[in-house]
Amino acid sequence: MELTGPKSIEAFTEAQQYIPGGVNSPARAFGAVGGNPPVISHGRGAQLFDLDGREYIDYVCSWGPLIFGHAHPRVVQAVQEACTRGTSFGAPTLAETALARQIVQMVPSIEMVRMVNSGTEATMSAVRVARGHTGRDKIIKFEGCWHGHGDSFLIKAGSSALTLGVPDSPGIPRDIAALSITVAYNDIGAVQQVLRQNPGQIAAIIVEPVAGNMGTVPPRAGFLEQLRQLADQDGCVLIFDEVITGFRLGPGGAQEYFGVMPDLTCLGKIVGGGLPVGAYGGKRRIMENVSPLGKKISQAGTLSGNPLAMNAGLVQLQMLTDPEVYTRLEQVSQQLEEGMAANLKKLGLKYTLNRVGAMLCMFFTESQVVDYPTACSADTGRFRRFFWEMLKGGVYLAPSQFECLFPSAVHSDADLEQTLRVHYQALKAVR
Ligand code: KE4
Repeated sequence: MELTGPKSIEAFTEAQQYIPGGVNSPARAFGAVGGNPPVISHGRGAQLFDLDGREYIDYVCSWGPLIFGHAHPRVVQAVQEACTRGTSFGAPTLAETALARQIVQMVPSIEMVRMVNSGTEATMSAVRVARGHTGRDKIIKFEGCWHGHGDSFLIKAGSSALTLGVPDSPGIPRDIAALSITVAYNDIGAVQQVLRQNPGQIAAIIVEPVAGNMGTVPPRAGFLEQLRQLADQDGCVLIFDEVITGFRLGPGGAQEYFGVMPDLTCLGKIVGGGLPVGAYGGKRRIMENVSPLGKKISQAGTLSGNPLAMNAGLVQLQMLTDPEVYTRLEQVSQQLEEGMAANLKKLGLKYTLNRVGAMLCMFFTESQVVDYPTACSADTGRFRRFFWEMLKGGVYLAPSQFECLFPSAVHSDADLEQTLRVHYQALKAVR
């Protein structure tokens, strides 16, 4: 039974003629849940509207960027005003410096920052800078973490988790895959062993300080601190991929939340206010090797620092300097978590709920979810049915068990109450 309206189906059918899978990013294709995605007409605050006029309470929020919901008046006004002065110059502007200064002021470990156009560009560039800075080639990454579609990241663990990686996508040369070593998230022993087995060869350890791409998986107590110690002992660069956690867990992101400072930080999503912005930055002694400075480590981009995107990001970050925003964000997230837990209890269900600040995920498993294998113990078939029950009820979740809910500061109490009513009915329907 088609659960999407006729106009969405017609529009999505046509999209598939011109765009692979009808989408510009595979996560949107509903592959994990089946059926046709609603084609969106517009958004306002915490609400999304599709071509058939259906209204949804949105917990994707463009996969995290919209911490103030859709079409926030101040963001819209900033972009409109910037537009009237021209959309792009490919030359220095005041807006780039203003956003860079704002990032440096908010993110504790960042002394110098470079703008790019996506989280992928940020992580790709940070790894290249780490390699250029250390003169080393290999990197350590973690199973279940996603750092965008750069070649060095589309690598799964080798036959034994500690051996060199193998490509996780066609088109990735084996020689590049061999330089990425993937170990289990939260497994500090595995990191120690890889560093011991590859003395002086690891350029960087890249980690999501809270994993947000296998659902929500927090770092074990001490895990981030131990990564910091190991990186210091080995001389490799510690990179926090804060594309999701940046500005979501607080003004200073996960590094402020946990009190652990990386050498480089990757940002995306919230930093652009919904426009295409990524950024990477960190210690001045490292960033002063980025072209045209020092060792001239290359990174470039026609639209990097685009004035529309800079102004959208700047106004969004400026709004985030109001502590009341995070008070509200925590209230919203806590109400969601507590309400979901109450629904599970009422129905005698014991599914696992993980939450860190405004990142949360309900897993269709009773196991504790602490890494990728335990996340994969979730019943994705049941999630799929649950997803459609929620969508039918007007609640728009990410179409995968392995994503977070991304609440915003503008979800109202009425939105939350309605969400939890639908959540209860959806759980009951798939019990
Ligand atoms: P983008 O290139 O999509 O802007 O950022 C890549 C990226 C890097 N690091 C982390 C921790 C990320 O979560 C992402 C992108 N996130 C996914 C979903 N969680 C974006 C959705 C999509 O791929 O369409």
